[in-house]
Amino acid sequence: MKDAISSELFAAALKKIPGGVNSPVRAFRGVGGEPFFTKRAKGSKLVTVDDEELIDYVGTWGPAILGHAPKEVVDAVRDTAENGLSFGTPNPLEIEMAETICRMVPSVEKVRMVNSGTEAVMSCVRLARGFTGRDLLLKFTGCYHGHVDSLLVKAGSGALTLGQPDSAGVPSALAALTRTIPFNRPEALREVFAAEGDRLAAVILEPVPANAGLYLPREGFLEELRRLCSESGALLIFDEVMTGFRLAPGGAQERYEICPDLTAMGKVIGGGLPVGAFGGRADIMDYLAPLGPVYQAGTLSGNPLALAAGLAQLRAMERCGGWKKLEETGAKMEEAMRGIVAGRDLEFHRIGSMFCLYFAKGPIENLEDAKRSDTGAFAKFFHRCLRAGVYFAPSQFEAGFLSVAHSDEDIEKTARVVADSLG
Ligand code: KE4
Repeated sequence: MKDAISSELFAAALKKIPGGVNSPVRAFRGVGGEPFFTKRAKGSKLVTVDDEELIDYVGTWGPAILGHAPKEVVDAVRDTAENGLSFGTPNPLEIEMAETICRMVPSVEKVRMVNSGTEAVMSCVRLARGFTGRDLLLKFTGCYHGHVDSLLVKAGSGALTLGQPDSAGVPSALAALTRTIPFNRPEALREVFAAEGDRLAAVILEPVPANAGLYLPREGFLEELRRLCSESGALLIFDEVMTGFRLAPGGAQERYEICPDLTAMGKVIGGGLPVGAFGGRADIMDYLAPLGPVYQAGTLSGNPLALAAGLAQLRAMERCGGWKKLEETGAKMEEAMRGIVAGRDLEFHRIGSMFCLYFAKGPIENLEDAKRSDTGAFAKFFHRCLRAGVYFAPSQFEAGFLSVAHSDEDIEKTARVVADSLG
């Protein structure tokens, strides 16, 4: 893979941007080497500044569910921009987005827009604490909820990749208010609730954790969590920033038929533009300013361009039967991969359009299991695939994403490249 221009750009980036990147996981620290720079993206492909075309399985970490630069979304942004970029007043698109989210995610009775997944999660946490009058949080090791101070405790994604699951700069007094237990361990769950259930403001989780690779909730685990929260008065917060509007129109909560009290959302509903949202029970959401005592605000919250992009993407998904297509493409990829991993120390996990190839033997049900992975072998595999034109997430502890734009040819080429790259 040619990367002379990327290399020049990265040298320049390193001079002015910490680590040369605006988000750590992009720095390839989990796989070695230097990141490539992208000059354009369309459909299932990225094109690097060195004119290398790559089949993209990162999809800008989830938002590109239709593929890159879908015409409907680009047109919506262009048309909306003609009328102004930001007003700082209410605008009609905010109502359309709120009604759409409430229709697609029935547990969401009211919703507020923000500008990132982190902001959505941070707001859920403050709201849960304000509503319950309690301080303690419970999260699961390996789950990543953005760079929220109180949740950068045994976190996944880039924090895990860089070996900093507990970030510097988070006061120990704050971290002490966050309990962490392994995912998929009902006995650990029951212990925490027995000991401190009446002090828990909320339990927050990725219902399908996808920041330590990708593993699924055990049968009954989410139901048990819902029951324990209801009995103790702790709120159940689903972080669906990645799974929302992807695993089903209503996200993982639709797929698993669990009703959380609050949901954090993002990515898909911004169509690639900066966006986040949080919503849930109306009696909880009405605790937010200006109605209630929990303050939360944002200059660009409800930005017309981001909402136009997100609405156009959601409409296009509904119009083209996008979730059915994603399931079909996911099944084709799974079939191709199953044949390749058989007999090897590999584990391929998939749900809908999200997947992970672990360089470890199963079962892999939580971070502790995922950490058995051979990250050195993954790194070699990653670079072999990249040189052959297939771009997976640059870390063993991230998930892969399919889009509506991924074709049968993409899957067939990917299967060949994966098989060759495993040797
Ligand atoms: P943002 O603040 O990055 O928009 O969203 C944070 C977030 C919250 N919750 C979940 C479940 C998430 O996965 C994320 C962010 N996802 C990572 C990828 N694992 C974003 C990539 C990055 O950090 O550059």
